Amino acid sequence: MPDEKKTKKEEIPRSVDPASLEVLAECTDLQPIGTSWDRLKKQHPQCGFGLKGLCCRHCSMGPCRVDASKEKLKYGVCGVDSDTVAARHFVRMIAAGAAAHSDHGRGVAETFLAAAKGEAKDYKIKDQQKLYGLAMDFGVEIGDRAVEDIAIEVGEKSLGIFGEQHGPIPFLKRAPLKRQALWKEHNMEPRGVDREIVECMHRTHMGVDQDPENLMMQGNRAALADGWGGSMLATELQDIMFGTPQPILGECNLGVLKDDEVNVVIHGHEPTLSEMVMVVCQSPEMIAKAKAVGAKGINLGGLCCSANEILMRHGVANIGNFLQQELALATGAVDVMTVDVQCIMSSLAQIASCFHTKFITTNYRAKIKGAQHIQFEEHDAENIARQIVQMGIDNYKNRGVTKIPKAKCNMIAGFSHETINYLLGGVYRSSYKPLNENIINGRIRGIAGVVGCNNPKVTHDKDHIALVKELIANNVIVLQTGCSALACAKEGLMLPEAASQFAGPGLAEVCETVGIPPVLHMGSCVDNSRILMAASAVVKEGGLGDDICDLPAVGAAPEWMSEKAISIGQYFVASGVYTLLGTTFPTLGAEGFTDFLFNKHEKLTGGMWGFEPDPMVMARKMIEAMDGKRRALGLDKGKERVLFDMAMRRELDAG
Ligand code: CUV
Ligand code: SF4
Repeated sequence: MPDEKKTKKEEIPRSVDPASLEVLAECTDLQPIGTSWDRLKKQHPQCGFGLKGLCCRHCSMGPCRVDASKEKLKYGVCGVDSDTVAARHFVRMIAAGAAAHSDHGRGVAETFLAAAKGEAKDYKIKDQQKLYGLAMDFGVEIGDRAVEDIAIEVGEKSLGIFGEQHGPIPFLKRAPLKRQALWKEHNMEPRGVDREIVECMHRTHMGVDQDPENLMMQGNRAALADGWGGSMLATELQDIMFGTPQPILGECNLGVLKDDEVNVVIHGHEPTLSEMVMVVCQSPEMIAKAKAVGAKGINLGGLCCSANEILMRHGVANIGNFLQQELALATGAVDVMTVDVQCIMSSLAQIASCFHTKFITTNYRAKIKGAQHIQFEEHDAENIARQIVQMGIDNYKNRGVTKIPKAKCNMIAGFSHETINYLLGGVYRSSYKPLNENIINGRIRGIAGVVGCNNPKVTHDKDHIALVKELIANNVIVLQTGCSALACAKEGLMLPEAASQFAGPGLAEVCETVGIPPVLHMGSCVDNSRILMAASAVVKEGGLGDDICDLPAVGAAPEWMSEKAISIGQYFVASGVYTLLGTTFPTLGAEGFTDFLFNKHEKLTGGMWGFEPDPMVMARKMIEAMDGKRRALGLDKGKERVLFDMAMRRELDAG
């Protein structure tokens, strides 16, 4: 536990975001619950065994602390060693993360099916093209059938995939052929995610699978069933119902809250309710009601991924990322906040009660003591949304003093993988060819996926921003989702002008030609499946090898905290991508198992994990890995050398 004592002494800044710091400086009246930063401080020192993945509570002979370096603690009561303890825990993290994404995906599939059957009249099929694409993936006949009939069959097939007993799940076919063959060869092709998660839980039960590498075979399958299954289904069906995102202007940060309007805030992960809340907030009828109570209008904003979903599709303002949820309430300006599932701090109910804010849970899976529960029903969606917005309007008059920070930033969001295809290739020849060519000629050095949460253990947003800035300065194009995307958006990295300001000359040139920012917002956490699709499209375009693991592409989650980040990371690793975590890594006390994840795993899938708490060193490691892939592809010679010639660099800098 010595490391923890050290962290206790060094007080790090809580955030680099001026808006968050402003609220933090003011909100001293949230006692006794305080903010996550206050509570983290009170938790110190945290358990060193838990921190390193060396604690097991899987049976009542324990809890056991198992540490290979301590003679007395070499084995748990049942005889397991530290590698098995850490591996079991890691696999359970994957299972929980995969479950979160996939249960969300299942909810979407249910709504989709209800909409197709006409039982959820407020939802429509917005993207028919994508519906047909999915129908073809599932072998559903299109012919001259009615859209509804096709949608019903697609909806039923989609729901069936979650419980698919035999596998492999259909979307694996979207991966490069070589990747599919590798999965097959290693018996890694997942069946439905439900089955894979159950098997994770079974194998990690006391006295079942006690071989760390064998455990990870199951971890890989469950993660793949998430990324290429549950999450991808969520993204696809959401796009069909709500529209496939296209580049759109949005605003972000706490400064989007308004003093003179009713502030309605949605938080969580699902777009089904937030889409309806958006429709209601824009209705003239409700706006008139808001004006009748003295407000200038209704201001809808979001937090975390529910917000990313409506930002991507409609440009709805995003108030902030994970660590800003408490701060949004602490402004005193939120009239009503709804939450659905995932990443919702338990403290919100208490913090809301310090103000006039109505705090509402909406999903039967996620109730919070002290919150009011309004169950969201898909067949009555708009009415329920109206009820919620009305509560905000009625509550406007009860507002006390508000402290809304000024800071906010414009951003461009909405980069689905289809959009990137279209932007690069143009209307008539949409393709990834220009991206591939620019990677081959070295203007773009590689592709980084930078994703994941915030964590109060590290300065809020700092590592996301530092890492991404360093990557783009080195001509790496960055694809983002989740809270990481928001961190960089607040810093102005998602504006086209960020290319000339922050990107290296090669990347800047490409971005300026196409008119895109160097950092592309691809959506919510389930939309990491879009990154899998983009990577597969780049491979299929040709010239950069024939598998995802051949690409100069690396993943990272510098400020992660959620088990979902582990599932996402694992499906990237299983898909052939080197993926790094910052902050901490949950197996570090188990040397053998960690070595498997950080090294040997590459032999299995072409992808492996890494851990690096310093964002600048992380950037170095990522760039070195990309350069290694470039060398293997023979791209380290020729044009690239010319392009990075110093004289030319100066010329580009001057121009
Ligand atoms: Ni999943 S990225 S905290 S909300 S999982 Fe939640 Fe999106 Fe992390 Fe952010
Ligand atoms: Fe201890 Fe083994 Fe039980 Fe875990 S499963 S608590 S290591 S006895």
